[in-house]
Amino acid sequence: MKIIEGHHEIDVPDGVPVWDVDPYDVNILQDPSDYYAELRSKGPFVFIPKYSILACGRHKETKEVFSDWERFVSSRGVGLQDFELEEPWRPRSIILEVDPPDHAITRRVLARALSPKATADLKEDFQIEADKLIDELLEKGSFEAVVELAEEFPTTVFPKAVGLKENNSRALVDYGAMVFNALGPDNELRRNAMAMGPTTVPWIVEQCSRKNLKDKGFGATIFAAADAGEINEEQAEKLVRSLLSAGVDTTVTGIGSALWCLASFPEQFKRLKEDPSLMRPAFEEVLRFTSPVHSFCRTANGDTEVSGVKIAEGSKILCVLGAANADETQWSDPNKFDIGRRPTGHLAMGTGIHGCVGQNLARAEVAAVLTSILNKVDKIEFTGEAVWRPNNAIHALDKLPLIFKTA
Ligand code: OVV
Repeated sequence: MKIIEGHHEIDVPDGVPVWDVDPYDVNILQDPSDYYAELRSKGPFVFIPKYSILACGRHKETKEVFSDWERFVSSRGVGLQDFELEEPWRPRSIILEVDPPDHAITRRVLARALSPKATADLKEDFQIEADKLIDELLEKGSFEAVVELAEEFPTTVFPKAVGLKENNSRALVDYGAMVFNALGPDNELRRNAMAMGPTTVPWIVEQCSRKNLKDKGFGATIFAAADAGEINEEQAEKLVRSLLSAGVDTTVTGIGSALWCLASFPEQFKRLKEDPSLMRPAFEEVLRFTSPVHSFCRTANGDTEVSGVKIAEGSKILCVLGAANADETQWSDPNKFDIGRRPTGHLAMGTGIHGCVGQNLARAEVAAVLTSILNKVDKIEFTGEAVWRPNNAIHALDKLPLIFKTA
């Protein structure tokens, strides 16, 4: 058996088109919509020779592969590497990279820490912080929204919500870049991210221990589960690490992409200002339209079949969430940003047992920022060109020069 990028080299399944594309090409990562459309047009699955993987981008198959944890496991890694063949770059996540029954225990603990009640309790604090930040930016005039808003807000409120005694925004953002780029191949993006390890990983690991967490916050709830014997101390530390892995880049991206959408489609911003009850559906549409997490993998744990395609044990399947979220058989006029559409069933937060456990928190963060903007800002305009930042798993902005205006 040959191994490519740490996973099995598979045969091309009968009837599956071979597509000589690199999904991790920088140009595709920055501007993926043509790639998404071509992927969907080719069939339920394609075979990509460069990595010897299957990829899917139609809503139906992407959802099926993503949610069927028995046939398409996460325990062999949700990036290109197969953990059965190659050691992961860090001790594996005990919630992301694990299957039932073990998954249920850790999932229950994190779901409790991030429950609707726990996140609702933070609402007031989030609003105060958002109002303060938006006031500052209004006063400032033009600003760089990735650094000054999209990164600034989550790296202020999130470490506090976790209960970190020490904050280091740079390390949090850089660690997120490592975790998500690590899901791709051994390309320049992944290598550059990994190079930040020595200045980033020790700080992250250190903050996960009980002594560095306050007695209030998500961290405290996780360690209370250790005290109750539900998990052990080491598992508690690992779950705090999961918060720090998945909680920053994702919300930074969600906020940045929401701002980009509202600046790009001023008529939709106007509509939202006129009807703030559209805020929740507007953010769902931001998620569908921009797909902050563009792709995650699964691994076939046995020979199986999806939509008539025979999938062999060990096959890595790249589930292109961004493509599924633009599937024309699922949504009418999918390339239109429409805050009134209520895009139930989008896959931006995943689906099934591994669906984003922090989604209440993410929505609460965005709601605070958008509420403040709707109350204080009349116009959002670009003052320069928006630039997207290539990342092996995240579709995020790199530069977003904006100005907030009042009437
Ligand atoms: C990148 C990512 C997403 C979700 C969870 C985790 C990481 C984790 O470390 O558990």
